[in-house]
Amino acid sequence: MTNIKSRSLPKNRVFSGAQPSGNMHLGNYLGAFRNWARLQQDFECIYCVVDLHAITVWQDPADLVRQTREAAAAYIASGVDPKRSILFNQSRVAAHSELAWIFNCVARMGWLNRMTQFKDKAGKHRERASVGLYVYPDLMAADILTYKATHVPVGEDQKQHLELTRDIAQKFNNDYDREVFPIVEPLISKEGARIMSLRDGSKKMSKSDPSDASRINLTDTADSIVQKIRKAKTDPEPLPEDVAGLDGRPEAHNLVGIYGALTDKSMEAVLKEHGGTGFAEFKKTLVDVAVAHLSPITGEMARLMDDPAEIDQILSDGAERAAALAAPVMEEVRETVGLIGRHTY
Ligand code: AQP
Repeated sequence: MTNIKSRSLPKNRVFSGAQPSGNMHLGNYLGAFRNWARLQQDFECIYCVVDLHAITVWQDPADLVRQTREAAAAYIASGVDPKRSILFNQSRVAAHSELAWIFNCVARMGWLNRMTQFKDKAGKHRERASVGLYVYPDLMAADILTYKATHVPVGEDQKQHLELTRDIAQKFNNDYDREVFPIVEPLISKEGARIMSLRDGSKKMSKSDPSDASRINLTDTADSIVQKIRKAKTDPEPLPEDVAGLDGRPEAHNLVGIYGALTDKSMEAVLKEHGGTGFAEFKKTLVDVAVAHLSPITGEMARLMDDPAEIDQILSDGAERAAALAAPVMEEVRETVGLIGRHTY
């Protein structure tokens, strides 16, 4: 490779997003949004509501509009500042779709065939899954690379997709003999990295779980948070004195993890304080911590959702700023691929 330098590669640019495919929950908050807010101190951040990803599975149109606003409200209520960072929804910036198509032509079938999330989500009904669900990782690569983002905060479950983004960037740069795209780095935070269902400690807390009791929604009232934690599945043993004692106890592990993430303490520190305590008592402490921590967030979300025009304006301003960043990158890509004239005869 002759290593022709790209026009510009930003140094510290973060891109991340969440799908507006249902109620945003405590897992999204502890695993993503809270961290996104913190990253604003050190990075130039672009946060996207990835509505085009959401429609890879059926979404009722009216629900999708509401969920998109709700996702934006959740980001802001969690500390994302739409003036400092760029906040918008994916479908408003056409560059994502255009670059995704180009990446469909760069990524190999064999690469996509290895994606475990497609296998999990398509399940036994692979033949009936949308083509969009299959090429979802190419769109994710486009989301990130259309801004030449350098860092992507991801949950463990998205690590494989990020590897694919790196492979696509590498292959594109090699194929066209030009260093257009950066090789992105994952940012994985340890605390709150994986919050599990309150009904089954072996399943992750998820928007698409049919049981509302399985998750704490960022729209839940304090009463509902109290009820859900009280009813959370546990086992009859008291909390162990150390982390090794949580082995084989997924529900206990999850509640200790949630408590730790909400109080910014390690699991070891939580067990030092609460080891030997029964669940009836520990849940009371957890309820207090959860309600105190989440109330300002749920309150702010409710305030924002009362004014959909304000959210729409924020998304539209963010989209304008995002499109301005994407435009020169797409120009460079079109030129590199030969879709517009760079080469002379
Ligand atoms: N349970 C979780 N624990 C920690 N982090 C989580 N995230 C999601 N669930 C948990 C993180 O939130 C960000 C946005 O995720 P997403 O909405 O794009 O997709 P997802 O991971 O598919 O979320 P869900 O809730 O499981 O949605 P459905 O049910 O629609 O598939 C990501 O950084 C994710 O890691």
